[in-house]
Amino acid sequence: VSVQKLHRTGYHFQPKKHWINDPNGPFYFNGYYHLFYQYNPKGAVWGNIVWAHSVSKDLINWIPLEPAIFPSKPFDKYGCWSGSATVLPGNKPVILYTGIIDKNNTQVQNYAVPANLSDPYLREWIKPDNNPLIVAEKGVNKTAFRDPTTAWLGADKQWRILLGGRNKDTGMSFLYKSKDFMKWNKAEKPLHSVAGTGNWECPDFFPVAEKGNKNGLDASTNNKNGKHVHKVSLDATRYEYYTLGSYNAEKDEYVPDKTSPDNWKGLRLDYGNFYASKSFFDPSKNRRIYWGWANESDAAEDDVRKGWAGIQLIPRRIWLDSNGKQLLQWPVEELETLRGKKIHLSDVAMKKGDKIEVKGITAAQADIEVTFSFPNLDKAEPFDPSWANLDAQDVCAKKGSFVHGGLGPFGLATLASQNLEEYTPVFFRVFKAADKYKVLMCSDARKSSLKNEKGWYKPSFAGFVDADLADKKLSLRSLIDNSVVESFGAGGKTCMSSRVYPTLAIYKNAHLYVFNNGTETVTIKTLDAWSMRRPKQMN
Ligand code: DQQ
Repeated sequence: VSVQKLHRTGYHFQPKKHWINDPNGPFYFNGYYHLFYQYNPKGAVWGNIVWAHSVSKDLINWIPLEPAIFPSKPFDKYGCWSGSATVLPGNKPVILYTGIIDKNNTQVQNYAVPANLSDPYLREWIKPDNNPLIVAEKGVNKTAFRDPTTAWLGADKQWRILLGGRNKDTGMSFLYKSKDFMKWNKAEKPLHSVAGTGNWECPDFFPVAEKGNKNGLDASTNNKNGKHVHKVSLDATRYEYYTLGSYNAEKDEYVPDKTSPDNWKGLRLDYGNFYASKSFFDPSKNRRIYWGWANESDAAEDDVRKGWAGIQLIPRRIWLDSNGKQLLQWPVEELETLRGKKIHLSDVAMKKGDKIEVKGITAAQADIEVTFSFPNLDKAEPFDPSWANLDAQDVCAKKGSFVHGGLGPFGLATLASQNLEEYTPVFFRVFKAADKYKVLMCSDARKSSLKNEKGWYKPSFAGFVDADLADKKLSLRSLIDNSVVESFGAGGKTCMSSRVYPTLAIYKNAHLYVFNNGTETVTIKTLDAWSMRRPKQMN
């Protein structure tokens, strides 16, 4: 297969060729991070799924290994779908994954263990003969019964896992318990379920430290007075949401907080192209890290022609915001080792219509951190009450970067051609609603490419930002990587990732601008932008 270089990423996780989807079973073991992922070894479309495997000492440089888990037994003959790793006491990793056993997509849960614990890379995995460990009970939809989580240990010394699924249109996370990790019993009730949300994929469930504490907690930490996170990927809408809530470990009851909407309008780790995400606890740095998959937004024919499809986004540290109402996310600090040439700006006032080019860095492959300030909020435009039921993405479609406003739109024009024939703006607009200010953050792909092929997806991704405007500042970080625009608003309160395919704004012909299209003057308090190097080793 010949592989198209154009639009391949410079520093995101990508194999040499072919299709990838969900990140699987990440864990840390004896100095190495392990990442597995859904992979088609035969082509650039979904199919023939195996667990590809790479290891890294720093989450940035990756050593590719042979697929760790691939169809070979009756209990996974038709595919090895998503799952998670648990490091059992005594430092013994075990993987739980979903096996497909027939042409009807019947799903069972299997385990695999390293063949040789003294191999630092844990290359070879064994699937013992007592698999499958779990099959769907009578009455449970066995084609929506998959994606086991990392296990956690309760005070009763029983292990617990969740599986995603549904009962008709009610999405649910089934709870299973085991004393020995081999014999699993289904709990009477699912840990959680929500009518009308359809099938749940790739559930995730873990405790978080107290408000504002950036440390992570191991899945088995008894967090009685603290909070847990329950995340699901919605098969029907192809995006995810999470709730924060309380978990009663004795009763195995999870109750979402009132401040977390528990439906498809809920809080999202990413308001863009991000799916099947999975977290793990990193004991070496005492943090919890999230991985998310970003699919291509071109058409399947384009992927076949390119010879590749799918990336993993930059792993993010996550923790509970000091307001206790949402998670915060930030690219892992190791990413900063790839920063090269730097440009710094400070105290640059921008009037309405101003557009300042950030010159001297590789704008197609960059990391930008900028803080904007404004004198007051008086010019915030009214939030049209008729938008009350619209989501942020629809508001952004009405009020893009080129529609002039009051306080905003201001932000970055990324992957821009010289005369803005193509660009992907990432920006803020501040609105005044009846009782409060509403900050909209958009990453608008509508003008990202002059090409407009059938099947291309160029949405006006957006989310609201629950930012504290008291200090009259808004900050933005964007990671630009040829076909990736991955952005973090207000210190990681609202994040969104997008895949775009410019035709002019490529390599050296890509530009980066800072712009203000609002009547209020906005000042670039500080801006730091770096050229990003390639990792020394990327698969
Ligand atoms: N992808 C896997 C499934 C999972 C889905 C199959 C989510 O296990 O539910 O490749 O993207």
